[in-house]
Amino acid sequence: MAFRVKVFFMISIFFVSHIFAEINTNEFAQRRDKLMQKISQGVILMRGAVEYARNGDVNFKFRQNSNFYYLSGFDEPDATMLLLPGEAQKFIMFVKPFNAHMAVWVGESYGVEGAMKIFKADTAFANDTFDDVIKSYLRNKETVYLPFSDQEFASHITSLLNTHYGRYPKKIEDIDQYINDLRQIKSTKEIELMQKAIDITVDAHKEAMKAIKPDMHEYEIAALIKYIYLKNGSERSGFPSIVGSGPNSTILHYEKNERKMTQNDMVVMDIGAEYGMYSADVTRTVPVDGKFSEEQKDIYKIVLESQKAGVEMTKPGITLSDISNKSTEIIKNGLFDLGLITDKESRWQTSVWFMHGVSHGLGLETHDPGGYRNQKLEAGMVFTVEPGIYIGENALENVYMMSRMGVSKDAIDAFVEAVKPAFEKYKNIGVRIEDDVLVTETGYRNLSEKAPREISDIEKLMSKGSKFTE
Ligand SMILES: [Mn+2]
Repeated sequence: MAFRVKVFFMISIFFVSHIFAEINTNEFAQRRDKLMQKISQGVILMRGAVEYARNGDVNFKFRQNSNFYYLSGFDEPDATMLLLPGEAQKFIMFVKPFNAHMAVWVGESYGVEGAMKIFKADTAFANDTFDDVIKSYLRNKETVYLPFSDQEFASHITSLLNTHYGRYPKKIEDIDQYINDLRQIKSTKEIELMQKAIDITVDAHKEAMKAIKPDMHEYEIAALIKYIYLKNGSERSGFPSIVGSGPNSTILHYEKNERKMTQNDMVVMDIGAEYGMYSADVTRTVPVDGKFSEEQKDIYKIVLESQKAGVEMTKPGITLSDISNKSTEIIKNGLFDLGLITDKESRWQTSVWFMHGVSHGLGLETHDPGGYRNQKLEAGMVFTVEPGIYIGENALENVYMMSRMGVSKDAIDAFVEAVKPAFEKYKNIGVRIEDDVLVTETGYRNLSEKAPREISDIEKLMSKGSKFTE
């Protein structure tokens, strides 16, 4: 039992880390003020992330809820925040109380004192007083804003209020969208942290390119990537690394990373370190043997041209739809030239080989709020540009699913017959190229441009040895 207890506490040790030191408490206060200005009436109540059991008495490593972190910087589990616009005491926290006995096992925690001193709560309470204290704050209020994304918490509050119908808020509104809107425009400090996450990820890409060779397993590359992250101060991956070779290069969210790579494979590496809570998301695709074959080049060049065009047109005032249309147009023309589609006007044909969106927002989440299709881009937004082409080995069987979109069986038969030779030629080649782009006042900055993406640059880097694999 002693051993089990020890394992439990070792594994659930809080990461009271450099994270908090990264952003000044004033910036968190400014964000809270901006949010409170956006809602005219009412109070805001939200809960941070809780800890989840992994198995037995071992927990998953804790990560704070992004919206809660964005407004408080508070990085311990089981905290709640109450914002009271217009009142003298407008930032109230409920936290786990400091416990000297627990401190021996898990290290210091902030406690009520820390919530006020370090995180500048106007006042703070221990969690076990929550239900009673919160009622006194909500009495005679009209509206309470809750995160509808946290259903468990929202229903707890709703039932708490229902037991005292009359004097408590009758209107319950969703706060998520207000916070999501704020998060779209990144501050100077946020961009700095994102650049750091991206630099670490670029470094991992370069080391991976140098190390990759036939007969290695995908997980060896995934392990090397993780090593580079941790060594450079990244606390964890923003999402599980995708290292997909050969047939796996055509699977969009392949995460098993189990296959032994062989000579003629392409390998897609879609990876992103997290730093100071901010995620990178950068994809590169390289030939396992370090030399692009003619077939690999054919596909790669189309994706590269499409990706560059998408990145280079970035500026305030355009939309992510504009970028998507441009990138997709280039993919479509390229597929036509290679004989992989027969009709440039057909939407479904292109989607056989390119079936995902070109862009998404990036920030505290790998898929950050924002980048809504017809929303005009503004300086300070960060998003990805990541077209791809995937010649999956089952594509010509799966294409019959298009009948659900109203495509006739005859049309599909004709398509399959016409593209078969090109399909056989390019089978099992998957290519995705992804960069992280910041919108500036005058245009854009490609934050991940240091990861090689030109064929000659990749081949040159891959020809260098790696200190990680002799
Ligand atoms: Mn992405």
